[in-house]
Amino acid sequence: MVHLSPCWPFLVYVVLPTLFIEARNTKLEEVYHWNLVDYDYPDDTSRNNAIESKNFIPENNVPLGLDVWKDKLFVTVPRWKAGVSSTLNYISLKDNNRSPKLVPYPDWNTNKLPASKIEKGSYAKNTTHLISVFRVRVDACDRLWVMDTGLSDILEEAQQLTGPQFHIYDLHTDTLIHSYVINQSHVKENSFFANIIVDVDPNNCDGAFAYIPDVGSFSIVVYSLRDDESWRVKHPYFHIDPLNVNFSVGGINFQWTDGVFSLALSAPQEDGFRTAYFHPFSSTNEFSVSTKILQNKTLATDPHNFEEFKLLGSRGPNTQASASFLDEPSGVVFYTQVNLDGVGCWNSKKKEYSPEYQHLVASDNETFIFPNDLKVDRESNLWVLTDRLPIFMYKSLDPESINVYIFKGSVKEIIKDTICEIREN
Ligand SMILES: *[C@@H]1O[C@H](CO)[C@@H](O)[C@H](O)[C@H]1NC(C)=O
Ligand SMILES: *[C@@H]1O[C@H](CO)[C@@H](O)[C@H](O)[C@H]1NC(C)=O
Ligand SMILES: *[C@@H]1O[C@H](CO)[C@@H](O)[C@H](O)[C@H]1NC(C)=O
Ligand SMILES: *[C@@H]1O[C@H](CO)[C@@H](O)[C@H](O)[C@H]1NC(C)=O
Ligand SMILES: CC(=O)N[C@H]1CO[C@H](CO)[C@@H](O)[C@@H]1O
Repeated sequence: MVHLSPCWPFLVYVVLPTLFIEARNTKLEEVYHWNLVDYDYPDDTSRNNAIESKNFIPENNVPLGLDVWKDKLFVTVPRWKAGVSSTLNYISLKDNNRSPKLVPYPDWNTNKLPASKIEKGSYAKNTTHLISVFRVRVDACDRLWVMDTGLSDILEEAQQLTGPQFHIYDLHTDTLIHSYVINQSHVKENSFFANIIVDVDPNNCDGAFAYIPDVGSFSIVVYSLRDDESWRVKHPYFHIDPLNVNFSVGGINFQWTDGVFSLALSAPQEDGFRTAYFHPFSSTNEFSVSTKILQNKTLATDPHNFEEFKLLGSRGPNTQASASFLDEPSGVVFYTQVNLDGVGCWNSKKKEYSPEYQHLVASDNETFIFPNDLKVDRESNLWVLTDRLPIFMYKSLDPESINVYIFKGSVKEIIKDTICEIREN
């Protein structure tokens, strides 16, 4: 293992190994890494003040979600604990620094916690401040959809500062276009909205739908932009598998009971609708449903439509997956492999779903400890963020070692000569 400590005595070793850190057995290349992230404060004085006032506690800032648009790489930092400077940020891909500072998006002010804490119980109060963002989604219409849980200091003194809501930004102008507070009747006792998946035809931007999995109450909230309305879809396949709640990551054993987590959307099929491949986190099975069902409020909420949701199959033991994403040109779905310190793939064009049809495209018990988010950009590059989250949650991160990595690789190269590739004749 290559540990790069800032107090490493020989400069040459600091420089050389950095260039060669690469996850083993993989065509994913490391682009960024951090021991602890830092932010692009306007000057040293404001940074020092933030540290002194505990508005910035470096060891509490752990990146989680990512997405890419042009030369911006978005990176989220949820407010697990106090002292998170900014929850939504980006890095300029033109920045050649291997550990760049995070730049708050759209600006510092939006990322400030609201000055007056909202009274307990006054749930529906909304704000355009961002409280705690887990994942974001760039859509085909150059918009950024930002899912905010509204919950600060989750692991310490949790406070629901706003209802769970999402915001849509125009990426060309960096301005807020629209916000939507999740209908309170869709928010149940254990609800937790950590992801947002956007389904849109670039020729019909107003007709977008968003699918927001509720990992804690096992449902998907479907949102129609045109109608500015949402409905809550329930299905037994959104639930956990009680035999697959045991996780072991970075030497820590824990049990998580997270339901439906992610939907990977195929290209539009003959009927104009996509196939959504989905899985609960605490499960090793994959399922699918047509977006024709999800997008139609009547069909989606009709319990007689049980059969419209299909079991595809199992990936095999220890293959629990959180985030997933489908690369449209190849049809390949990439998914995290948290118990295997890696990333897996499956080609949706092959139809069959079983362990033999899965491939572990990356696995490394140092650099891939807890793959947390992944996306494929418009040029078919896979991006992966790994962050040692269980160590942060149950022990503490070692500030002397690298805790967060971002990897990138060409989908074509990654799947070459694997079961995920379909060879053209
Ligand atoms: C929230 O959902 C309920 C039940 O579906 C509905 O009656 C109500 O109109 C919705 N509220 C808003 C603000 O959309
Ligand atoms: C849970 O995982 C731990 C660590 O891998 C293992 O020792 C234990 O036997 C597992 N428990 C069950 C019930 O599978
Ligand atoms: C939803 O599906 C029902 C039953 O197939 C159909 O009658 C209705 O027109 C659909 N609604 C929309 C908005 O497409
Ligand atoms: C990581 O993997 C290597 C090679 O398989 C093994 O020697 C080492 O013990 C593993 N380390 C941990 C922390 O599991
Ligand atoms: C997202 C949202 O619901 N925004 C509302 C917040 O409250 C103001 C004032 O009541 C409304 O104008 C916004 O539409």
